[in-house]
Amino acid sequence: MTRLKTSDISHINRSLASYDQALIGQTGRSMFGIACHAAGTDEQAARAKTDGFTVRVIPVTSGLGVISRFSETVCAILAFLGFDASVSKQTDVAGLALAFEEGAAAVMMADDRRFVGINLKNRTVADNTVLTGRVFVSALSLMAGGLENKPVLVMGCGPVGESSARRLLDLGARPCLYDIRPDTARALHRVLAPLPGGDTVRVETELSRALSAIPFIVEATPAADTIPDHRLTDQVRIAAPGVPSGVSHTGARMIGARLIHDKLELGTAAMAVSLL
Ligand code: 2YH
Repeated sequence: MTRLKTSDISHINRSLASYDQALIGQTGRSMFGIACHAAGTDEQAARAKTDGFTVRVIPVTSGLGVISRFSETVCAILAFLGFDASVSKQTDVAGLALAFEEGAAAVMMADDRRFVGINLKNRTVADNTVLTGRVFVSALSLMAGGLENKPVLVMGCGPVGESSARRLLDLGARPCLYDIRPDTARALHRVLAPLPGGDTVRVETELSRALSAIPFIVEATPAADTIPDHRLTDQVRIAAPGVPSGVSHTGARMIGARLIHDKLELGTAAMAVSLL
């Protein structure tokens, strides 16, 4: 699991408006709208609930400790989306207790293993790993004009890849699973096979063959530069929740608006909307 670094997130606060505009150009929907698509929620109804929905972001010092700017950046994303967000003045248990005592609607907090949002009234838990896979597939679907009956290559069959593949099945797509460890892809195949649409799932062991045949890609690996630049044809559309991005800097310039990648924004937005 990748631990974010301050350098991964330090630009986010000042880039939120431009990123939102870019997403609208790529998908027709804003960050909030894509998160609503992922949650299966009507955007207007969700908007009406954000104002006054107080989310307390609690810094967590356990394990490897606080990531400088992490809580502030999560808070900035939430505020940008219209939530009543603040960073807790207290960390850890004291911060959680304070959020309950002061009547916050929800908290968000992360340690080295999980980044979660918890609705304190209805006990819903929004897990960043699950919601990140969901929201990036939603973004890819919007960018592709729907994915029904389309093959979609899922690169990386860890937790984000699994969540992505589940969302692909929800949308009627045909997931093609690739992992550098074929047994990991096969294990995910066994999990997905019994689900509705699970008979359309297949495993690919030759990445170059899959990349030459399938233009819709979810890049959910924790490795850099997994997609060679020469595979980035005009047809390719990529949603890349993996950190670092599997598309090189050169590749990202080549593919331009047909790549969606960020390190915190869409996942956090999807978590927040799912808590409403
Ligand atoms: O980055 C992480 C973990 N790898 C979990 C990611 C789940 N997708 N955690 C962030 C740790 C934040 C730190 N404890 C803080 O600043 O509060």
